[in-house]
Amino acid sequence: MVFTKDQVDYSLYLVTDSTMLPPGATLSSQVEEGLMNGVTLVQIREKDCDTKNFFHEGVLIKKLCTDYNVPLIVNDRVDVALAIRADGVHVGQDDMPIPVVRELLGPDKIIGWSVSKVEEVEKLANWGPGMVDNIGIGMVFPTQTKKNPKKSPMGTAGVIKVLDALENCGASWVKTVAIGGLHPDNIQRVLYQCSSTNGRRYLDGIAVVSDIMASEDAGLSTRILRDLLDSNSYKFVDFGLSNEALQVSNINAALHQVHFARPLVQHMTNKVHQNFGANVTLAVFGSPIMSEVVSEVKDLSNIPYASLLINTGTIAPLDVLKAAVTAYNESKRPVVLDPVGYSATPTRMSLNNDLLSYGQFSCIKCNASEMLSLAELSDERMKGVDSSGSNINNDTVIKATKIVAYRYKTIAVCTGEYDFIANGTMGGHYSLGTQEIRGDSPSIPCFVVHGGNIPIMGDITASGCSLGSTITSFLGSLSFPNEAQNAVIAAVTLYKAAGKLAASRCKGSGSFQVEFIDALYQLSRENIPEKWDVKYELI
Ligand code: TPS
Repeated sequence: MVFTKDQVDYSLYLVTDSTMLPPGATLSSQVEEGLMNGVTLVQIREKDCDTKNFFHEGVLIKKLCTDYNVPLIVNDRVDVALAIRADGVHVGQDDMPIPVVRELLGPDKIIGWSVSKVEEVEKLANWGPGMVDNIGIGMVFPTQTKKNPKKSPMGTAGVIKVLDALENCGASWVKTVAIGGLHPDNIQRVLYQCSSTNGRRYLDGIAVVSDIMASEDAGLSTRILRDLLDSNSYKFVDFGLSNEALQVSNINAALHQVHFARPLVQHMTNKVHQNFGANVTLAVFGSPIMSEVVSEVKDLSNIPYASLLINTGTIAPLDVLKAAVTAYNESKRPVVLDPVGYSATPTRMSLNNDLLSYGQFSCIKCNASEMLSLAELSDERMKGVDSSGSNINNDTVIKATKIVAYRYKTIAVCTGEYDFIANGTMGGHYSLGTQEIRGDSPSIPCFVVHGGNIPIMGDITASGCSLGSTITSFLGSLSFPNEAQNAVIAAVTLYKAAGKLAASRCKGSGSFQVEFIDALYQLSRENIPEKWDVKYELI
């Protein structure tokens, strides 16, 4: 059977490696198990095989693929592909140049390319249709399969960059799969998170090596992947949100819930914030713990009503932060990120990007300049870590907040005179391929909390960071599925109301701090939000 290019189904792409077969299995038996259970495309990739064996294995696999009506791609070796009449070739960045491969194979064969950078997308776009048909975007996560990899894992944020580049370059003909470290525990998150920012382009599929090739039951492993791909719904952090506008009664209920749950709020935060953050947490019924120890993150994340705040003001070791995000994600407990000084230095930016691509965050809270940088709407290097966003217009800030919420499938909170809260977690669905625009960032709900400026807050260190403590306490009190959106809005509203009350009572920045903790304490215990001098609305 000869495959035309538009017939190829990229959803579950199996790439072989005969060095990792389990006892009793052969290359052919693993591939056949895959084909029987939902693999839609096969690539024979044998790095340490001599030409004769590669050819013979290739002939066997080609016959199998023909029996199951699935196209066969050969990795790197154009000669072997021609010899076994394969349907195409996949080449890496260091293999034969694409135009040469195309010339050797002719116009009808499928050509795939390994891509990780925007410049590579620009290159393939310049070649135009008829050169590269598909790209393997990777590697997404660390993998044992690629010996001595030249690139570091790009995370979901890296995949999104490549998808955005395809959209920006108009390379609509190129199909995409993600590859590298993909397994059942992460593929739904990858499929859910990895869409272009304009919401048009999702991945066309995933490619795996070890998940099937090294499996003791390759058929079952394939079936599991197939079912996850077909379910089209990402349930991992489905908070069961509703889009109804917040009512006073919701704030009241959210405060009741924190009072009832007394959530454990693990802080991985900067040194300046630790003491103030702990007192703020206690004032809003939370129970703070300051811990940056890898060996206890799992235990802490398993405590009922536990939640995690990561504040990158002073940077904890990345492996500790990653272990914590993984533990809380696995326990399905909330994680809040405060990317302090996000773009102040390349080190901060790469640490935060690394973290953002590593797991799922329930809420990202930051100031306007951090939000603009996160949304890639500003290249301006921040001076220090305080907000320099006072002269940025609100429409741009709202746009940035929505982009961040949408891109990271999170609730994004941007603080300032007006606090903006955009909810990008509403849609729990993903699909494969290019879509009509469905989930564009402008369409996601955004709330504003306003009550006038509180300038004295800018004179208190860690006052922004402690909003993170408050939000994390409120989120920690939820037993999912629940109203995370309302909990975040309630936390932001309470914080602002306490700030206003304290500002009216204090004599200066020293007594503001004391008055502020008192105000938080008092307002939470009274729990009469209708008396607060703060408004919130859907915009
Ligand atoms: C379609 N590649 C990138 S990561 C990786 C490989 C082989 C190992 C993944 O192993 N895209 C396509 N084909 C390729 N050969 C590559 C990229 C290169 P595991 O799934 O075990 O983590």
